[in-house]
Amino acid sequence: MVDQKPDNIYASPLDRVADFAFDDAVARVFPDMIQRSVPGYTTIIPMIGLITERYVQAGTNCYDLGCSLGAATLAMRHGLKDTPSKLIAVDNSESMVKRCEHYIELDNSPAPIELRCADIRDIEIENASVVTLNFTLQFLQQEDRLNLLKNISKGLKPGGVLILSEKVHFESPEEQQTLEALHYDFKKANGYSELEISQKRSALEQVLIPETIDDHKQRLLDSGFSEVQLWYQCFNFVSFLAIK
Ligand code: GEK
Repeated sequence: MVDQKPDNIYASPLDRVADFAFDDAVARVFPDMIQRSVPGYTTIIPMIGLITERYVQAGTNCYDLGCSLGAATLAMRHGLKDTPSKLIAVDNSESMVKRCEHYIELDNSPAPIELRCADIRDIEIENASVVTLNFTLQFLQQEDRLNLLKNISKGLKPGGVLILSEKVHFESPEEQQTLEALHYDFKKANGYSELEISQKRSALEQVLIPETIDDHKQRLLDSGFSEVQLWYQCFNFVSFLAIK
């Protein structure tokens, strides 16, 4: 069994808050961290399964890019039902991939999964019907985002989809302030202290760069998708469905 711990990484005062990294310490507490930090995460995961079920095409590949411990990967796997297809899950953090392997072993669905430790900017997307980027694009440099989305769109079959979930920011200062405050309340309600919230915010400042909903929609259209739907929003966290 994989050991899973509560997230207290930022609970004590740090002399210097280093940039956030997906290392062993984070991988060990990741399920707790993401559920307590990302509003809507526990709703989005099963919906990724449902979306996969609707859009998977027989004889194709499905990809989970930035799979971490495989929560979305396993939702996709269950969404495949009996449709013959292959799942490819990719993450460039060795700590995540090692643990993800265990979660996949514990899962009882027979659909094949190929787990790769690789940079999602370097992989070939081919013969794909469903691709998931669940809170991963936000960690790429902005200049790499368009290339990745073009690569995904090029590798998708007609009618194939990308599920893209992101933290976003808003042009309107009022909207930004209101929804950011509600996100803060969400973290407080989930037991994070003010110190934890503020140290984690500093750690992520240069690492997670949110963009606006309009920027995402426009870039998806520019990448070759024909339809983009915002299917989920909770405060400043959203998920899009982009159809090729
Ligand atoms: C979930 N999707 O549970 N190449 C490969 N992986 C990367 C790269 C990259 N260039 N950059 C970041 N990652 C998951 C949650 S977490 C989101 C995704 C979060 C990986 C990184 O190692 C981490 O595992 C993941 O993207 C982002 O549904 O922590 O907020």
